Amino acid sequence: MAYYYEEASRTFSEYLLVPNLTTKQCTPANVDLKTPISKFKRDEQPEIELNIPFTSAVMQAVSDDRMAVALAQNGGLAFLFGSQSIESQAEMVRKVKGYKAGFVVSRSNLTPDHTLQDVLDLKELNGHSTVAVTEDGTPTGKLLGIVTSRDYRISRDKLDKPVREFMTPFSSLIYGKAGLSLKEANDLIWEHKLNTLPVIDENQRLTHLVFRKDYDRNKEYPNELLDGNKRYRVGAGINTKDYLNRVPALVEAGVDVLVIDSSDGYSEWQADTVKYVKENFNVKIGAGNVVDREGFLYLVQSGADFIKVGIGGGSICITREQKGIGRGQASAVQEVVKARDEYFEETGVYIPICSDGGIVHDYHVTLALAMGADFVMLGRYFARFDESPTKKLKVGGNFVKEYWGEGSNRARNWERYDTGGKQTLLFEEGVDSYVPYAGSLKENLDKTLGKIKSTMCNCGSLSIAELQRKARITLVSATSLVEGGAHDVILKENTSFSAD
Ligand code: RVP
Repeated sequence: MAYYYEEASRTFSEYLLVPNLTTKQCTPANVDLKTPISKFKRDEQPEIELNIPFTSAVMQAVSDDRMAVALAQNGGLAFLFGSQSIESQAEMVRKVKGYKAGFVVSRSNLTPDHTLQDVLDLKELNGHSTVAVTEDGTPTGKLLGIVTSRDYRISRDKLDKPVREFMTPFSSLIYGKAGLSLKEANDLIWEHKLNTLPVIDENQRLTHLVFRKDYDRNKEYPNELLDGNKRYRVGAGINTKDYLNRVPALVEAGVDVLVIDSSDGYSEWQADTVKYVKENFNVKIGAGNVVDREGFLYLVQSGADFIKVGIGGGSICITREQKGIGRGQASAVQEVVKARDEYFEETGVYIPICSDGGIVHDYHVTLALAMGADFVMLGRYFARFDESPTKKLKVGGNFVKEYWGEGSNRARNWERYDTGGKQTLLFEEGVDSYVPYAGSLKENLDKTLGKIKSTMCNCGSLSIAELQRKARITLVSATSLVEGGAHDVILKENTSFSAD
């Protein structure tokens, strides 16, 4: 006879936190959100920690190198999507590891033989008014000059005037030498009243541009997630099919943390993959997704550094409808956390847990942490921001961004859903959708973090570990759910009164 769980499977919205005593020290400014991402022994420190408990989903619509830089700047970690070629994923890792805050690879480039018309076209296309003039027109060619809007007058100059005749030539440029620090670059910018400082290597080849406006922006990140060499940390998703080729390339490129990306991780393929990585490389690897004690223990015993929890709760996910597998996210986290805590008691090894998918409100993150997760993974949340890789569109008068599941026909990530057999996506497990555009990552994340810290203070907790120990959590009835939102009032923003 089949096994029946005694409890219904529950989601985060069915729970609330009950406040504890808030002491005077318990202010948001004193809350520390550092959290482990790799396993560690009792009384030892984890080798890798996040500065905030946020990771971005292994998805085409969410995590590319731009998202990875933005999230690391704010203390979290992106997992670069794996449904791309090994070369392009490794290149993304290299871009993040090679990223120098404030040093930008030139995006507008021409040769001296181009014309004023070309300058204007380029400006129209990408909005940049500074154009680097290089011998071959590439971003890293030999630097011959710079054009800014101060170098030409559209009313006087002919549109076919060659760039060489009006650019500021190299001989008149102030430039920095590769290797200089952002502070040194900024000093040159101020000393010479520049807007842009080109940086060149020993062969006069352009390496970067530094813009005056970027300096202040790059001082704004006190929480950056850096490795021992002051480079941003970055994660990457892998699968259980091509790991023999993919993992060496990602490690070579400098990846910090791998995660096996699968809708159902309780499989022998995952155990093989984890073992291979642990035996051959010194890199952290998470495994999943699982939703129960058995799945957790199986992957931990194969050597995983953290375990990812969640099946079917993602906003774009239709796995539960299509296949009838899954579990309410809150119940899944609770059972896996219990198994983790028992494992810690028995062995003295702490395994961090990631709650993946199904976060709808900011307080869901706090609940996931209070229930024992060490960090969360989010797709929809990050897809809404400027930094996600997808298009921003206007639909029905509102700005939206595209967001599609890895199991949708658009992503065709069959490796994520494969259970053996034909190597193709047999049916969809995800949808293609829009999410409301929400602006910049930093602005939104700061607000979310503010809410989490404030709730933690209500619960008398200054760290995630303290919250996990002290949290008191109550189930809510369907009727009290109604009480939780605005009710029995007429909301002003939804009302238009007419004068007569
Ligand atoms: P959400 O944050 O609710 O948008 O969920 C994101 C998660 O959904 C991902 O981290 C992944 O586990 C899952 N996912 C991604 N694609 C699909 C799908 O197509 N079904 N599901």
